[in-house]
Amino acid sequence: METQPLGVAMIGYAFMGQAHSQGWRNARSFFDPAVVPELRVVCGRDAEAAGDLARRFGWQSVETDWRAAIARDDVDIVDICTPGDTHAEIALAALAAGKHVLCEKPLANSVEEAETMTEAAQRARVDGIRSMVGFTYRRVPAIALAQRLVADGRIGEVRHVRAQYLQDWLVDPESPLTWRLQKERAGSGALGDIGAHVIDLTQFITGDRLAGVSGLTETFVKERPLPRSSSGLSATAGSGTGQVTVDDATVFIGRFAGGAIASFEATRFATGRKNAIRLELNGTRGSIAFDFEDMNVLNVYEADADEPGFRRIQVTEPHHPYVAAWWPAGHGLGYEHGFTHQAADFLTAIAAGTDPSPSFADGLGVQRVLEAVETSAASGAAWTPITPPA
Ligand code: SOE
Repeated sequence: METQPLGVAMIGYAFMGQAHSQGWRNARSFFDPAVVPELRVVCGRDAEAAGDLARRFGWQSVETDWRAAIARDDVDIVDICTPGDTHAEIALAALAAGKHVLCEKPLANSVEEAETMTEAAQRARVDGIRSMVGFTYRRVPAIALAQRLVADGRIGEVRHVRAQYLQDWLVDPESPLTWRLQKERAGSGALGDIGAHVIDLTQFITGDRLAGVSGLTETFVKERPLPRSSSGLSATAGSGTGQVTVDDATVFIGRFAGGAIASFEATRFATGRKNAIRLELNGTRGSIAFDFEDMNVLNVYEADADEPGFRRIQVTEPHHPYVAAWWPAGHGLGYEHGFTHQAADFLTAIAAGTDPSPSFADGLGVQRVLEAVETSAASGAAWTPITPPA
């Protein structure tokens, strides 16, 4: 068991950089993991912006070249919080340098990249190097509880999976063309950015995998102002316009290998819906329903209860996943806590020498679904099978 502090290098400093920074800090304070993260270096091309993040979150130093950050002897973990077009290159270099890797979702911008990354992670694993992909919502207590209940058979055999990820931050056609709207940087739009989360969550909760899909994608606003400056999701418009090259919204139906049928929706145009991750599973013995906009609650129906009806479980009690580490019972958690749970779980796996989850192989599985949805949409929603894991 490792007992030394482990140095973290975080590549990227915007929205996800902030979310991960507080995760590393709070993992140490609230979860007391067997290895302690030291926030050694944050890396960004904009030294001033990276320096500002370093000052606010306690990173010890700043690099402007990610290769220099990875090469440092005092760095053991590389945390990739950059746009998708850089994930593969950084992750491969970090694994080759013998560093543990946490990579933001989606794992890559293509199945080919994700395959290469997964192979590299599996090779590095032989030398005790751990890797994980940041599907953070798995670590929302209500979602972790949902997974546990389904695995325990509490809703029986799953027949229906209904999943939506609804946001509205692009409804305004004057909202600028940030990197999330550029295919070469983001890989895809709503599909890969937020659809990837609900694909992962449904596969995680059911313990099953999507075997085939049929999908539609749409880009409602095809041209947007070029940004003058941007940070995270917000941006200021500059002069000129550019083409949006990703989907604004995607819907698809799917079939799980175990027989459940599913519908999915991912959109940035659901006016009034801010971060609505809505999941409903109906099984032979019961159902579960979750909405991230009420994230401390899981609705559960058990058909064989004395007086069946949906129960609203406040997932805020010490016996619920992750909750005991935080506040007195009933006080509830927020968006940022998932990132702390993610950092704590990753550190615990490194210390214990176990495989953290979701693995790069899980990320590859999601990537295959994303590709199949795009292939299907491009061919007029033709049914498209998904390659099972090797
Ligand atoms: C933007 O849609 C975004 O920030 C995603 O990139 C994140 O993964 C999600 O957690 C919140 O929304």
